[in-house]
Amino acid sequence: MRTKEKEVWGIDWHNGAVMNAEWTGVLLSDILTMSNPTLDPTKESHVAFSCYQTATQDDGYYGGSIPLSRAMDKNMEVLIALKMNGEDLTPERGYPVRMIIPGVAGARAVKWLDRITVQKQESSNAYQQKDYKILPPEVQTKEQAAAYWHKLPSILETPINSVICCPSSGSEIEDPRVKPLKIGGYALPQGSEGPIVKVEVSYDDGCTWENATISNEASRWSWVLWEFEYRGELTEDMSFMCKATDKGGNTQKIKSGEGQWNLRGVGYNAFGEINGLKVKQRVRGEVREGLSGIEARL
Ligand SMILES: Nc1nc2c(c(=O)[nH]1)N[C@H]1C(S)=C(S)[C@@H](COP(=O)(O)O)O[C@H]1N2
Ligand SMILES: [Mo]
Repeated sequence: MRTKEKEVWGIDWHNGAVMNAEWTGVLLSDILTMSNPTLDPTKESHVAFSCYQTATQDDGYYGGSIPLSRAMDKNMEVLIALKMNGEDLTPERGYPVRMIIPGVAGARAVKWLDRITVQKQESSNAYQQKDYKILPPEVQTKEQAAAYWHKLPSILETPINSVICCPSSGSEIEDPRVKPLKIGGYALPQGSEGPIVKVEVSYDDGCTWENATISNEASRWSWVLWEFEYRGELTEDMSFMCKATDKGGNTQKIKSGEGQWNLRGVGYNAFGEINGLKVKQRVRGEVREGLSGIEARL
């Protein structure tokens, strides 16, 4: 959003802010069932997660919450996680215990978990109340945002998304007519509506789309990795775009730069895009040297 639309207040994550791993732990729904909360799951209530290990930039602790109905739903697989990829969590990943909430924004996946509370309101932590919300475009500064936070919903589920990881924009490549250009990336489903069923690529500004090949088995929560081969001419100003569709029928709809800007730059899911690729120009001398090398060998 920063590079394609307008400056935002936030960190430059580029395409790298994504996690995809195998998590092991205890289902929160089992713990909640055993502890038999007195609140009614059909009325709006919440489950809050807190970490008191250290103060944060904007609050005295870190916390977040999700609706009790989601926490109680076994199908949502909300996990009190103890292991990642079969091994104890590392300190950075939240050792000894963290939350993993599939399909939900990472901000709720509280690490170094100290407390779980069933309560009537959302978490009062700053990262639930005054951050991770989609502000309207007229809010241009942090100061203006102050009057809006309490009126806006907290982000819960993440939108469908896909990006092109390689090659990166501006790379020098072989002429695709000689050596097919391999384009690859990842795609993530929306919330709990996965798996990804289709990834498409366009190289004519979104007029036509061709199917990419999905190279791993898609699961409901995980990403898919995909690949596409282009064998045509690489022209100047050419861009390659990708878009994903999930089982729930959600699909990316807008070109980058044509979405609605928000100050925190969150919820961005325009088509993935790379541009500025250049065909490697062989220097004459190099060719001649190569030739004389061949001649010498002959
Ligand atoms: N205790 C604590 N938990 C936290 C955070 C934090 O600052 N403190 N950041 C959250 C945010 S915003 C994200 S995106 C994820 C990142 O998890 P990861 O570091 O394992 O990728 O942790 C979440 N859990
Ligand atoms: Mo985050």
